[in-house]
Amino acid sequence: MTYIVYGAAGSGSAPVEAALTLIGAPYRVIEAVTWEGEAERDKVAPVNPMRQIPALVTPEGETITESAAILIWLAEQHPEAALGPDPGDPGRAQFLRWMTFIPASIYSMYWIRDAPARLGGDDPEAQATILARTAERIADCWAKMESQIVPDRFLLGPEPTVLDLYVAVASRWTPHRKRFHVVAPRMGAVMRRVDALPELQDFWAERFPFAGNYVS
Ligand SMILES: N[C@@H](CCC(=O)N[C@@H](CS)C(=O)NCC(=O)O)C(=O)O
Repeated sequence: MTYIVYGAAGSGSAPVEAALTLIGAPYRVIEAVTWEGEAERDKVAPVNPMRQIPALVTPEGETITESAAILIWLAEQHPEAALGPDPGDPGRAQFLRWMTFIPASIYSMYWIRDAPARLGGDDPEAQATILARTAERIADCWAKMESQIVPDRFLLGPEPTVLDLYVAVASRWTPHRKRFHVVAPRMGAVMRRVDALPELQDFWAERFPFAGNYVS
């Protein structure tokens, strides 16, 4: 009954791996550092024609792609872990709202940022503009989320959900936590709490260490 995660350290597979760690479900990772080139992307092709991580293969052999779908599905499959409000719960609407906001408005920017030539062509100036503007867009999206969400100890209540894991990872990418704490100070305080969860300390150390730009 082992899950298979196609992923890479510090990537969008990290919240999926963190969720599986909190759930206590056995899983193994097939490492594919997709932003490092065609050969790495090809490793994911058998399960995801987009050649992107994360992809999850369930113990029954079904493949799920799209980080938000995987996280929401895992929370539903493992209610004992209490990693998200169930359908019908009063907190469900905001949970779905923000679980969708992250990939639609923020995570999608990294398809451009990881290879700015995809939109900017070979022009270095166009690429630099793309990098600067996408960083601003990401910071602005975090600020908008901050203006709408009223965190408790965690983003949606007194206990962590998969949304906390998702934001904890995405907020460490460019423009990094340094900027995130400025534009989203209340969510920033929550993220330090997520980073400090005792049951995830070994996991963070192995899969997304708090070093360099990736500080808490
Ligand atoms: N919409 C996808 C985006 C996944 C994604 O962008 N993953 C990155 C790594 S963090 C990737 O594999 N990029 C390689 C590429 O897009 O070519 C999701 O939410 O899972």
